[in-house]
Amino acid sequence: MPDNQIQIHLPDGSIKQLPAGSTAHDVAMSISPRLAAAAIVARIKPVHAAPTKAAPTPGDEKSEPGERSMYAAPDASAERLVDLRAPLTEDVHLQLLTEKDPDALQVVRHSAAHVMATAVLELFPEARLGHGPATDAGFFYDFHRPTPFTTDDLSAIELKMAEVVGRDEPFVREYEPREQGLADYRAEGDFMKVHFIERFTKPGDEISLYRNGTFVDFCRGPHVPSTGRVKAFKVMSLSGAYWLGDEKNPQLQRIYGTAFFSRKDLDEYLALLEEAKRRDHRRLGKELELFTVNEDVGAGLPLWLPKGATIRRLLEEYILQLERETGYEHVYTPALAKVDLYVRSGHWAHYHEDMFPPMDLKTEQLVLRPMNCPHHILIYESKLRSYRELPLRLAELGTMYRYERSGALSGLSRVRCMTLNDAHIFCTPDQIKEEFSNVMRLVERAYRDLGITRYSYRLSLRDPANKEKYVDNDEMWELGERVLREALDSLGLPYRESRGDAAFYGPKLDIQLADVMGHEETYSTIQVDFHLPSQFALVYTAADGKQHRPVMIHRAVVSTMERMIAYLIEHYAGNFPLWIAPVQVGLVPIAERHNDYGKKLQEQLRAAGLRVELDSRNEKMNAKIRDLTMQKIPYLLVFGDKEQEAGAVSVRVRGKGDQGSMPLADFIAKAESLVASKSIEL
Ligand code: TSB
Ligand code: ZN
Repeated sequence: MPDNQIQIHLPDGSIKQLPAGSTAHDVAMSISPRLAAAAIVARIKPVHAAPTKAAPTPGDEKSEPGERSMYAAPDASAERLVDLRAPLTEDVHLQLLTEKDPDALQVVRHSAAHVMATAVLELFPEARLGHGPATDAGFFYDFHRPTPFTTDDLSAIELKMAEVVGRDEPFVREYEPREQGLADYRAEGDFMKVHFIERFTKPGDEISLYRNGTFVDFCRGPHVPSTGRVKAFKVMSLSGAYWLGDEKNPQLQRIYGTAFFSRKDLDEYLALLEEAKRRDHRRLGKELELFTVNEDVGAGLPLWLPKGATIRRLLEEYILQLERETGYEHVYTPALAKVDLYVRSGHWAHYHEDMFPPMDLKTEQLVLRPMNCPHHILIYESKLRSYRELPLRLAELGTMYRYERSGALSGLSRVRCMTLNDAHIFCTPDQIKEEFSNVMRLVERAYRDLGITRYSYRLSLRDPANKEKYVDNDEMWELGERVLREALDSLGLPYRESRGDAAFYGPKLDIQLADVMGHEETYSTIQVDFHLPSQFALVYTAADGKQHRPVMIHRAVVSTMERMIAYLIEHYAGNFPLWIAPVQVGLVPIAERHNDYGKKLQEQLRAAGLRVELDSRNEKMNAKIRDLTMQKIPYLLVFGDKEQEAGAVSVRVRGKGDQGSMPLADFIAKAESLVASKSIEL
């Protein structure tokens, strides 16, 4: 083969021979002009690449999302994305990415960030640029500007972006000596660019810039071929942040946007966002008076209002009952313990960062517990145990405290004080499988009763590279993983794996629920633990009279009360099934003279175990109906002279309207049966 020829290996196995310096665009043209028009970016991998050490993992040091991938030099031998117009200089495997490839969307979004920065500089030339990566939900760009942007500015920026897209300016990559780039940026007062260049390049390097029109940005790409390829975008919101996260630094303004391949995709996303807003448990929690968060108490420490507390109590009573039926014994233990207990358990070594600092009482150091396991272990230890007692299932609605980062806190779903539907099962190794499947059955039963239909299984394993976060004992980890896989396989459950999500003491099977936006969280969890029993030297006397070590299964069926109720609020958009609705029946007297009949109704309904609210305000009937409807109460019973005489009520059903009148006894019988069957429908 002549020296100036390179071979392009295509995904279908065919090989194209082209002059060195040809581009992915040339390859696309040689296949079909339609493909060339549809291609967004190319993925290449050198054919003769010498194996090199693994690429640095992003997210180390204090990098912000996207920072490293945007600036750090790519590993030349690794698979990577390149511009369609980038000259190819060696034999490569090449794949042209179109709108079918999610990686191409990231490229579109990063290009959209450049389009936004272009628009901002045209409108506000005094602005200085930070960085602008793609994110899971779109992109952002950080700006420094003495005057804060306003919402009107955001609209103007979006309009200007449309203009930049309309100009269809090619994204052109340019190179420049590092020292030259630094000098130019310094002269312009671009302190953030200077920082990025100093941090991500070394003296003597060439730096990579991308130009579209007159806009130039320090960036290593790749980008779409031209601004016209950013077809569907929207400027979303604005937030403030300190440069490098340090309050002593200047305030930056971060503008968020999103971009999609098409208007249709964008519209679908915006509709989902609306739906998420409608269901947002933080908003509904306020509107329906379920919980509140008060600055004076602190972030992540919600206060349960009477109605939210009612839901919580129902959930607690429900799960306690289910556990009693399935052989759990309930205990109570304090939320504090001596630090030494957590030193012994390993929490101190591996989970320290998630704990509140200890209270120094001079003679002893106490700490708020981040987990309930050590307390339950001490209950196991409180007497000699025989194999006849196993499996011993110790359960508790255990309150625990975790020092979650303030930025991660959210309403009830991620808090700092939480009550977990916890249990620790102490069993023999032979009993693990059966106990595991019992827990799975319990989870399925609870989900069915709560109306949760969509969930997925995640096998959470350790990250072997992260020594500090996990107990160091390979044999134990392998055993735990094998036991969990066997249990999952024997139940035929489909699962995916995730490295780095295990507990510090062992692997877990997590049950994941997604919100409207597809964002997943862990709810139920089942964890196999060989570490804590050995740490506390737990034993039982076996049938052979000898002492053996039990295994522990940590499990939570309905997660923390906080997280599960956050989920239920959003899942039902506040329209709870009858059995968990904080107020099940609203009573609406037509006129003031019907209030006494209302009180009688209230007594009878309460006697039947129903939760009732009588609206005896001196308001018009329609106003009362409107207000109670806003509270999403399942049944409104309206009554006047006619109903009073007949001992009847006129029934309005949530979401279905007026159903006419019926005798009170009939209504009670119907409501009781819906509660008993935990019906989702009214
Ligand atoms: C199951 N020791 C085990 C227990 O025995 C344990 O604590 N496991 S855990 O750390 O995974 O936590 C259990 C569950 O609590 C998680 O699966 C999650 O659903 C819930 N949870 C964890 N952190 C929070 C938080 N900050 N706010 C609300 N719920 C949380
Ligand atoms: Zn535990």
